[in-house]
Amino acid sequence: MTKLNLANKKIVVVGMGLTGLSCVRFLKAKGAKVTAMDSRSELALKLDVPLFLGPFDGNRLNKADLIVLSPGIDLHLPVIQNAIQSGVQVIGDIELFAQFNETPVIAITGSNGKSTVTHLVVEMCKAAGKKVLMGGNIGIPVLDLLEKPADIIVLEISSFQLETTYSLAPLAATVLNISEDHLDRHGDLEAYQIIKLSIYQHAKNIVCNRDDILSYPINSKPALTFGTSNSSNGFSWDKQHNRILLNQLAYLDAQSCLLVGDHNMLNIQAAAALAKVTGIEDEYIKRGAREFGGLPHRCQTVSLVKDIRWINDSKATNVGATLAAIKGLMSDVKGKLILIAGGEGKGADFTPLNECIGESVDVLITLGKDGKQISSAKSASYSVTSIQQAVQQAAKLADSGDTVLLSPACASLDMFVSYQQRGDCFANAVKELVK
Ligand code: UMA
Ligand code: ADP
Repeated sequence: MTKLNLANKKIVVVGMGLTGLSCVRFLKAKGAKVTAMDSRSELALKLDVPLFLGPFDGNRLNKADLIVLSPGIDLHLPVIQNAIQSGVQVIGDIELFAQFNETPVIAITGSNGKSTVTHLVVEMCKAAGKKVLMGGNIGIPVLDLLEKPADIIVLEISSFQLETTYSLAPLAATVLNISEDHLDRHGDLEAYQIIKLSIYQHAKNIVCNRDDILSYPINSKPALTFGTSNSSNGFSWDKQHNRILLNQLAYLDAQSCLLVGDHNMLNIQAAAALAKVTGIEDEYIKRGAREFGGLPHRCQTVSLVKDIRWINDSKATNVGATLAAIKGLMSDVKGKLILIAGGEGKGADFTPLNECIGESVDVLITLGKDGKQISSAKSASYSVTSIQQAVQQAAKLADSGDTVLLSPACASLDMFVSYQQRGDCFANAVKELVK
């Protein structure tokens, strides 16, 4: 593949967050004439390239040789679309990475489970003694991985990042699942699905989810599949015997793994399939799967006092994740299930929650900008204005044996700076109860 020639090219990097800053560093090192832009006019940043703050300057964008757009900036903004109409190429940092990277890549996308599967694959590769790097949407800009020695690079890739990626050719790729997310940006589920499936375009080995037709490649055959149903070609979940099967034969006893919940059994299968098609031996795949204890803010028990279990699932930022949490936890709930949900809905349709909440949730507490939309799932629900109030309300209603689950089905940005802050606030409020 011919690499982009960047030397002396006029390149505008748009957005000065983690991605933009890594792009500026990379492009400068390649000898490009870099300009930076950010619409936050109050941004205090010292750069060794010209920085233009405030509304994006269309004239400057139209005259660029290349625009490198940060994932948080909408490709459909008129000023960016005008530049494209004027013949300017717009790419993202993953595309730049793809053009210069020579290390085998495992690429992971999907609506839910990306970070968990990314970490699982990393653990499996490490168990096999591979030198492995991790990056992408997980919080490590991909360009920062170039030049570092590695046998394998594992990337979590968002729909925002895929939208500006054209030539990534992973050794293995998966779309874990597709359910509504980021529709405020992508318009509708079909547009979102098309962007997600683009990860398969140049992939050598495709791993996909038999349970989710939307995640299937359109024109290529998967190398390996995973899912709940039994299959003669792939991984499956034998719930009755609590074990993962490969080609219908016992592969891994779920009891020996630290991760719990049905959705995590799918995540382990997906990671195992990705590692397997990459050439990692079964012994190391199993070791990685057994030893990974999960990530904070994902169905994490933060307190078990007076036999009331408090679970922080703040990373459930869409409907699919909350459904998975409720369904995955149900078998362990001894008493009532009290759900705290709501936040910034990102244009989502919450009706798929109605049946599950109606059947499995005993008490619903809602908060945030779009909490009211969720509250219609239960005739009796409580509306509160803060996480602290939600925790206090739940504490009043909870008895021994009950489970209180924070799984908002929404982003946190209407009330918090991040899902981590929301989860920490929840955990702190729970701690206050027992003081
Ligand atoms: N900005 C503008 N104009 C805009 C919007 C943003 O100028 O209209 C500027 C902001 O002022 C800020 C910069 O752009 O200075 C932020 O850029 P960004 O939003 O692209 O964020 P980064 O810091 O570059 O982080 C991005 C990803 N962020 C988003 O996709 C929103 C990070 O994913 C990712 O970890 C990081 O690149 C490294 O790859 C975060 C995320 O929320 C965790 N992802 C979404 C998700 O997981 O649901 C997709
Ligand atoms: P992502 O990186 O895609 O956001 P995470 O692994 O961080 O995925 O998990 C995000 C949320 O999705 C958590 O609430 C988690 O409990 C839930 N989740 C994890 N894996 C799955 C899955 N396979 N299907 C549905 N929900 C999942």
